[in-house]
Amino acid sequence: MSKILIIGAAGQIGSELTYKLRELHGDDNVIASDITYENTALVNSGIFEIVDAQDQASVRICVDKHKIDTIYLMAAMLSATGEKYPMKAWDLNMNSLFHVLNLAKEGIIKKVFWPSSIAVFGPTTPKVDTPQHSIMEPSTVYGITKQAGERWCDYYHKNYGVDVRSLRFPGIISWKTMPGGGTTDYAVEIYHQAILDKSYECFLKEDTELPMMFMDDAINAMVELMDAASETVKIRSSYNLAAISITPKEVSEAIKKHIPDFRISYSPDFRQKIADTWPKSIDDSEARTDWGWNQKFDLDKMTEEMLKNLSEKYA
Ligand code: AKB
Repeated sequence: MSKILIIGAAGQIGSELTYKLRELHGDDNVIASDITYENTALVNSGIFEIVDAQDQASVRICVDKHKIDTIYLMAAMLSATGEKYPMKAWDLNMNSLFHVLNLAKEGIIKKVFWPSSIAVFGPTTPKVDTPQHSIMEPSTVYGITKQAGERWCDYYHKNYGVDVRSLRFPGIISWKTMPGGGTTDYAVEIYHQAILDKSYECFLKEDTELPMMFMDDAINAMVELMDAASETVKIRSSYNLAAISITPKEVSEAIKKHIPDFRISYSPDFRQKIADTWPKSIDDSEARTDWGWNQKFDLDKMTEEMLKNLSEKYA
């Protein structure tokens, strides 16, 4: 049985990942960690440690204490916040990755998951069905850290045999957890506001098409990739991964099928400039061929699930 550490477990993907991995591997085999005790539901749900992803000693102490062999490194500063704090984003996103890759290089850790992002692409990348291998000139600090991180993952795999696996996530949509500091955050906020206020002011233009994915699909993708036989994981930088490509207008129309008087207005801010550099849709055929990726949620199914659960939550 593997012993798993999730670093950055209190974040949007980390907390749901923790619960899923505990279901699959048993509570005692999945250690959640973050830099504060703020997420009390997570802290009280099982073994929880304070780990500072930027501090190698802090990571190492936890790995030794729990005899960890697998790390999911989910701590990161996302695209919108990264533009406000460029050096902090660089330091957090890169140092944390090196600490984990070096533990794997030393043979202490056997397997690593590290999320990349569609932010590795930039204004010069083909925007429709963006291929796995394409021009990558990211224009955000977050994108630069993810692109550099991908190259390092590939380098550590090729030169040191590190078993690192990665996915280029699109915007992730969930009713359980809120995102923090991303350009795709509108796609979560819109559902909350639909239930709370029947209206939403969107920070992107109505026709801004971006790749997105329901959280359940994102979690399944991570689990499937990490379970795949090593020889089937042919890409060690990061796999393109796709599910739904949508605009704010399309999301609002899907919501209106359930809440006919829902209103949306548009007030684009600095995040529009970031979104304009990202792909509209992604070609993820290599993930489908290599390890059998397939999503379960489309826009309508996701919208139904989001609105049903959020109306119960806010009832
Ligand atoms: C962001 O918007 O920064 C993230 C991402 C696409 O990686 N959700």
